[in-house]
Amino acid sequence: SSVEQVLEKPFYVTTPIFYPNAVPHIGHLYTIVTADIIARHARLTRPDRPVYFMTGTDEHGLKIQKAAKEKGLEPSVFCDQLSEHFRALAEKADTSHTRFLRTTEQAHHEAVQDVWRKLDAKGLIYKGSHQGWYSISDECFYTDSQIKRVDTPVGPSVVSIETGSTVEWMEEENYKFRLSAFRDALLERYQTDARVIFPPHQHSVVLDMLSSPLEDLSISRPRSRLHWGIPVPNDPDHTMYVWFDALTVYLTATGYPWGKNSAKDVMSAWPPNLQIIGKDIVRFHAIYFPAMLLALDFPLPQRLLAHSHWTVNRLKMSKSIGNVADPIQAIDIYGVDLVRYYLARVGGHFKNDVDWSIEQLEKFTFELQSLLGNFYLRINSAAIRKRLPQGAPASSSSILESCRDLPELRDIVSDLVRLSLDVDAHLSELRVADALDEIIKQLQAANQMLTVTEPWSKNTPSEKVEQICALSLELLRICGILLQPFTPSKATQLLDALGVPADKRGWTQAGFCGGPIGSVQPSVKLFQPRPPVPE
Ligand code: ME8
Repeated sequence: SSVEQVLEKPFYVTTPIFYPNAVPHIGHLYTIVTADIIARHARLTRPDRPVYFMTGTDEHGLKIQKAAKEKGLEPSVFCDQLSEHFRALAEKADTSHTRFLRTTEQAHHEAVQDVWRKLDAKGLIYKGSHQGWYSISDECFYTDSQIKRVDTPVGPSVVSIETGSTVEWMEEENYKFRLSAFRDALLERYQTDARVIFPPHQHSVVLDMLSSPLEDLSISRPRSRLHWGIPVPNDPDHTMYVWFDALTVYLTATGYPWGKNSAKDVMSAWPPNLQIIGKDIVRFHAIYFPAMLLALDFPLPQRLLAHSHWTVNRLKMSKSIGNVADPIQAIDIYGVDLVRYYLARVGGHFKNDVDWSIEQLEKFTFELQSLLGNFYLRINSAAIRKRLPQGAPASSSSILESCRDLPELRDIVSDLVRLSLDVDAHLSELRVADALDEIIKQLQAANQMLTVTEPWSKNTPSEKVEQICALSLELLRICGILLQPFTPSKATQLLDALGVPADKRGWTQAGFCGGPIGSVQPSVKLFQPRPPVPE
């Protein structure tokens, strides 16, 4: 009902906060673009409901401390420099995030200490000794069964089986969180609702993780080892474990600790409607964080999307291998929309790893340019305009409706009637590539229709030319609206060219005859030639 809609909380979507230990690569861009597609779709479908979209950088911990030291910089200076690259990438990618949060912000510091105190007050934190194999690169402990011994050119070494990163044996006294107490509750949640984790394969991964008892989680390090982090309340000899600190960021972004200082609407954004992460950090988001929230008696995030990875030459991108694809360079060459298009079209299935390649990027760039750009050019061609009494179709809903009676146009009409519903259904279920595919199929059918009906030919009656043109413009208007989440500035350009007013670009307008009828502005070029690819 309308009352429920008024009371509904803002839509809240999050990305991981990234380690600013090096400049961002395509993988980071992919995550924020995916989140942006969902955020934009949420805004377009429900303009009455605010959307919060959080991203940022994860700046504490051993990994950053070590990277800064190697550069001979203070960690804070080092983070200021590198965090800026992530912020710049998000801007450059045209993402509509509402908060870029750095864990070195004072507000976050307070939030983390508050969470710690609350858990401590509930008796869920205790001091104990911890031993295990620690990977600084992965910022986590591994057990004996998760490591292997290997020979390297510089001698024998011990590495994580899963990630291949070097581990070292650590035995120390630290604080622990009673993670073990939450296994049953987590199992129950994931067994009752499989939809909580997407894609389904990742749901099975999580159930598998929960199939044996959970060990309590070490959540601090001795200050002598880790000084770059948030101190444990009332124990300056200990620094909080970076993941305890990092996961709390999702609360900080909603104004936590909720109370006097935070704006009311931000407070009510909790819990996230969707958290988007890479499959590398599922354990932290599907087990550790929900356990912390259960312990705090806070509502759990509604859904988790754990996507697969981008590889280069079939290897996970890594600085040491040197196979890192540079997102800024790709955007500079191809433009932001075409890169977003490629990421969504190829990466929007989330299931299998996908390989980044310039050949593929070129292929999909060409696809959009030819399907959308050429269709737009064809419909605006002089040959067609000549056939129309006013040089443009006298677009009216009655002409559009009459297209249902022509066999060559009928299917397009019935597809257009359903298109916005289909795209919406896919996006609501996080099937990003399938959603985009619906639009592409529609454009393919439209190009095909022009080839068959030949509106430029003298043999086509001008009444029919007018119908074809009116329908084509309607199709472009609808596709323009629906492309907004994926390729925001191309879509805007197209809608501008069609003269669709800014307040008539929402999802409800994307139905057949559901909005103003477009006109043509042939001077607008959708795609510009681009500079050559550097060697
Ligand atoms: O894990 N393909 O930060 P991080 C696709 N700070 N996505 C990729 C990717 C790839 N090859 N590489 C990275 C951390 N990503 C923590 C998170 S959250 C409270 C703390 C993306 O800099 C993907 O989203 O290592 C992955 O989960 C994230 O970057 C890891 O970024």
